[in-house]
Amino acid sequence: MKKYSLAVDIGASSGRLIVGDLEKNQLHLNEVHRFENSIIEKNNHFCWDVGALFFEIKQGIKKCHELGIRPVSIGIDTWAVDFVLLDENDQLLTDAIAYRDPRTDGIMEEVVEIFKKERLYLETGIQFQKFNTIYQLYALKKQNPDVLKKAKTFLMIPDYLHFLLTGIKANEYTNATSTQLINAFTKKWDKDIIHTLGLNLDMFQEIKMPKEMLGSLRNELVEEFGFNMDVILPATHDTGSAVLAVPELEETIYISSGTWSLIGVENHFPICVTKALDYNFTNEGGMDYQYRFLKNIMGLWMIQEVRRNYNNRYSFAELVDLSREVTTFASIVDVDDQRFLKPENMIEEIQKYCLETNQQVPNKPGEIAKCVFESLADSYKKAIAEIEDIFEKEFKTINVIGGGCQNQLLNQLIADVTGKEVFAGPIEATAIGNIIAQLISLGEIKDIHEARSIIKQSFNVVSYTKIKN
Ligand code: ADP
Ligand code: LRH
Repeated sequence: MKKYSLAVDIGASSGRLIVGDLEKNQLHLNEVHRFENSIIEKNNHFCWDVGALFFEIKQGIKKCHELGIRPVSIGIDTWAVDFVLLDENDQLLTDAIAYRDPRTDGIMEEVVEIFKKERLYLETGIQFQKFNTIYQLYALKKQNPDVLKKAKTFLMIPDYLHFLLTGIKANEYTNATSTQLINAFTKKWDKDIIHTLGLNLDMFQEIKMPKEMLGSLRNELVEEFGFNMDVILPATHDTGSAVLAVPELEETIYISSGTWSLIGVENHFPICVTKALDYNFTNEGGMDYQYRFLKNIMGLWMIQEVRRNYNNRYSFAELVDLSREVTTFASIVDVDDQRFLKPENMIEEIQKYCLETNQQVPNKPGEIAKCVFESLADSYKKAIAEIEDIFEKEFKTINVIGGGCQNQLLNQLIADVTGKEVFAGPIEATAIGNIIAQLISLGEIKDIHEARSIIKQSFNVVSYTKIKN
């Protein structure tokens, strides 16, 4: 009988439940459920609807049952940095406020003033982004101290969803590193930073590693679904799972392409040198204590917002096609300008930027899309130059993974602007990485090396080389 593992992968734009099974060194995927995810406005904040997300997870599990699929294990990954706080009765104390909420405006500067950038970077290895958990918690301490006083438990979003499944509270390591509160060398909560900020150390949970078995389903869920499963921790930070599924990492730069573009390399130790700090690269913790040395680029969030501003009149594929038809437009924006993090209207923000920088203003949907894709490629090129500067070597290839690797135009642009060979795929890298952690834990796959060779045999990658300057 086939043995299935179930990955729940929820990105900022969509979530999916995918079952995987291994047969003769081939990993087969079967998507059982997909749903939209987006930021909602609640109590004057941008939030995530975690209740709705858990409902969708349950729907997906029920669909497995209807399809006659009984996974032996399940693991959840989501985007990083966001969290919930629970009171002494394990009830939510606040909404799950989203990282694009302006509550952290100006907060990073205050925290940096307390520690100095160098110290925070040397201890955590994490890049400076205004929405890191450390700044969200400090914002809460200043703006709503009573909530923080009542908090008994700090859980990141996947930790909370795992808690709803099992009743067990723990902080998974890869996602915990995105808080900027984990010491990059001890790999534990950095008590020094936590005390200095006046946060309560007791609310942070035991750190558990990917591949650890968390527990099994709560009794009431077993009754509801009609079966039980092991809950096995994947790299619960989606980017951590995605990078596990890059088929070949030797001499390769990856771009995990979704709502964000995460561009970097895998490393055996954190790099906290001054150049890395100046370029604002991060060292996120990975499975088996590997480090993802990468930087965040604003990513396809920009085209998601553009699409939303056009009232979803065009699909992503149509926006790509429309931009292909535009031949005489060349304006570029700095995608990493913070004005694009959560503008009221992305189209207008792009137009304003072009006007302010004396460039041709895009008007037609194809022009807007072309501007986004070319600007992203331009930012990738700069980040690659920074990586090559830090490593003092040239990387030969780029592997684009995630939903964004379906954008053939962007893949070609990356090959054209960098001159490197670009491999695109797998699309569902994050779910694959999630399943891989479960399969290793279950003893179905020996280790990540064997997993990568299975991934190479199981999924198609498409190659792109430079065709124009
Ligand atoms: P996340 O997990 O961060 O929410 P995904 O990895 O699901 O993101 O990637 C979503 C992105 O993939 C979309 O924003 C879109 O730009 C891109 N995408 C999805 N389907 C297509 C397609 N058919 N053609 C081009 N781009 C696509
Ligand atoms: C990508 C991602 C990224 C984080 C951001 C908050 O989904 O997890 O790695 O920086 O969301």
